[in-house]
Amino acid sequence: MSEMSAMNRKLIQTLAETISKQVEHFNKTEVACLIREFDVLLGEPTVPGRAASGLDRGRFRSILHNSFGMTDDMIMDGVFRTFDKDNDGFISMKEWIEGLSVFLRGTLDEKIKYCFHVYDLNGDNYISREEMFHMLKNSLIRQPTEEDPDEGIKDLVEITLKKMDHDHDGRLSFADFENAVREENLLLEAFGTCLPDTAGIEIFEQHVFQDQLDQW
Ligand SMILES: [Ca+2]
Ligand SMILES: [Ca+2]
Repeated sequence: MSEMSAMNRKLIQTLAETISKQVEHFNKTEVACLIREFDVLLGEPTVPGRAASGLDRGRFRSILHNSFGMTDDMIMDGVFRTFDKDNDGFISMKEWIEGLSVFLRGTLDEKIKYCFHVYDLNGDNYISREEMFHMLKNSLIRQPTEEDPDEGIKDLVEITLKKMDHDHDGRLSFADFENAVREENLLLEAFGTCLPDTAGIEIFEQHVFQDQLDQW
């Protein structure tokens, strides 16, 4: 073992120790694995004293696509925005681990917040008619026989509002969304798939946690 990799290992352990105290759902070993995976994805090692860069939109989207089968651009941008908490255009190591803790292992409460944020495309804390329309239009498979597919989507927006807009102001606040999802959990991903399925989670966790530990 070279001196460099010993130093890296020590650094990763120290970082993992700190981060695992601040982030839910992952133990110290798992955080260490996620740091290593982050470095691999970033394509450069963690070097002490250097400003940490992060995953840019393109790199992050290819992870969502390759590891979790996501294809919807609007949703993937929303997931990126939700991970990139400080909105600097990069997902830092901390943002990566915090994001994944909800993405892979979040409680219903955490997932409700996460999905609402993904669906609030312009970040004004409401899901508007227009936002619903765009997301539903994007995620639905178009019926070629339909004369005016937009009409069908508009109807669907109105049906959805009727079901979810508790305070009847024509848009979904976080409280509207939260109430509706608590009553009917299937509404969590009403506007597009933004969470991985069980198989996707298993494969990713297997790859990151098991395969990497085997190499240590
Ligand atoms: Ca960031
Ligand atoms: Ca909005």
